[in-house]
Amino acid sequence: MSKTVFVTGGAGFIGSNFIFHMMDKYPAYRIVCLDKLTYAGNLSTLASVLKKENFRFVKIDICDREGIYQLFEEEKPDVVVNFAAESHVDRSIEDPEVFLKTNILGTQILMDACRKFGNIRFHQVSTDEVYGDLPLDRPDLLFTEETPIHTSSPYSAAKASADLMVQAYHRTFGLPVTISRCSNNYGPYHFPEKLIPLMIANALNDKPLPVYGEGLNVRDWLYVEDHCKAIDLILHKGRIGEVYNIGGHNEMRNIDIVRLICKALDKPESLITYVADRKGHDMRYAIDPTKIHNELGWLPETRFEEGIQKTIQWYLDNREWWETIISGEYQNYYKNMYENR
Ligand code: NAD
Ligand code: TDX
Repeated sequence: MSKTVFVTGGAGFIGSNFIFHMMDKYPAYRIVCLDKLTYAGNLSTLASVLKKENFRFVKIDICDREGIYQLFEEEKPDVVVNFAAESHVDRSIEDPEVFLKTNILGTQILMDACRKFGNIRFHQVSTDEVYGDLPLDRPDLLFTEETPIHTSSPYSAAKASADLMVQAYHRTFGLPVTISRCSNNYGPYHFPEKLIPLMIANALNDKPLPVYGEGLNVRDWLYVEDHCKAIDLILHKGRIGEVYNIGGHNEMRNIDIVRLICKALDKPESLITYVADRKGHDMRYAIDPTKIHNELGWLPETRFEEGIQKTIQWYLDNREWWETIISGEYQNYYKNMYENR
C-alpha cells in the first residue's frame, strides 16, 4: 500500500524526527513536508532526505489558504499530520499573536483543506500543556484524557483552542481526526531555546546556565523517537475521534536535569545561575499513558539515562548544526530573554 503523508512543521524538532522515522519504516510512502521555515525551522536538518524520490519539501505557511488548497489539489494527500506550530512558551509570553495565527487559524485552514479535498484523515499533534499543571505535593495525580482543559500560557491556550476546533470539525463535519497530547520531548535537532539543548550548548560554551525560579518545576520527559512511534501507531491503528496521551512516567525537576548535564559534560555546577521565574510557570506535568498502552500497545522504549546520553552525544557530534543557529538572530533573542533577568 502506498500513501501520501503531509507532515507540516517537518523542518522543526519533532516533525523532522517523525519524517526520518516514517521514511525509514514505510519506504513506499510519499512524504511531503510543509514548513514556513520560521526561526525554528531548519532545512539543513532534512539534508539526508531532501534528494529522495519519495520526499518533497514545500516552503509554505499553513495560514496561506490558497497555497495550501493548491498543494492539496496537486498532491492529493491521504493523511495530514500537523506538527506546525509556534512552540516556545517564553516567546508566547512576549508576543502571543503569532501563536493564535499559526496554532489555531493554521490548524483550521489545514482541516478546511482536508474537508474540501475528500474528507482526508487529520492528526493533530498537541501537548500535555493543555491540561494546565499539577501540584508538586500530589504525586498520585496524573493527566488522563478526561482531565479538563485548563491552560496557563498563551502557547497552551492556543494549542487547546486548536484541539477544540479539531474536535468540532469531527463532530460537526465528520472529519476523521485524532489528537495526541505528549509530554516534554528531548533528542536530536531540539532547538536550543528549550531547556535541555540550551543547557547543553551553554555548558559547552562555559556560559551561565539560567534556571528559572528555584528549578523545582517538574517535567515528564520522553525521547523524541518514542513520540514519533506513538504517532505512527495512532495514524495506523488509532480510533477516529479519539485523544491519546503520550508520556513515559519520567518526571524530573529542572534543577536535576541541569545538574545531570553538568556532570555528563564535566562542567562545574557553579555555572548554574538562578534567574527570575517564568510568568505563570506551570509547576508539574505528568502524563498517564494507560489508554495508548491498552488500546495500541505503545510503551516508551528509551530509558531517560540512555536517551539523555544519546542526546548529549548528538550535540557534541553536531556542533555545526546548533552553533550556526545560536550565532544568528538567536543572539538577539537570548539577550532579550536573559540579560538583566
Ligand atoms: P519546533 O518549534 O521545533 O518546530 C516547529 C516547526 O513548525 C518549525 O519547523 C517551523 O518552521 C514550523 N512552522 C511554524 N509556523 C509555521 C507556519 N505558520 N506554517 C508552516 N510551518 C510553520 O516545534 P517542536 O518542538 O518540533 O513541536 C512540534 C509540535 O509538537 C508542536 O505542535 C508542539 O506544540 C508539539 N509538542 C511539542 C513538544 C515538545 O516537547 N517539543 C511536546 C508536545 C507537543
Ligand atoms: O532557560 C531556561 N530555564 C529554565 O529553567 C528554559 C528555556 C527553561 N527553563 C524551565 C522552564 C520549564 O519548567 O525548564 C522547563 C522546560 O522548559 P521548556 O524547554 O521551555 O519547555 P516547556 O515550557 O515545558 O514546554 C515544552 O513542552 C511542552 C515545549 O516547549 C512545548 O512545545 C511542549 O508543548
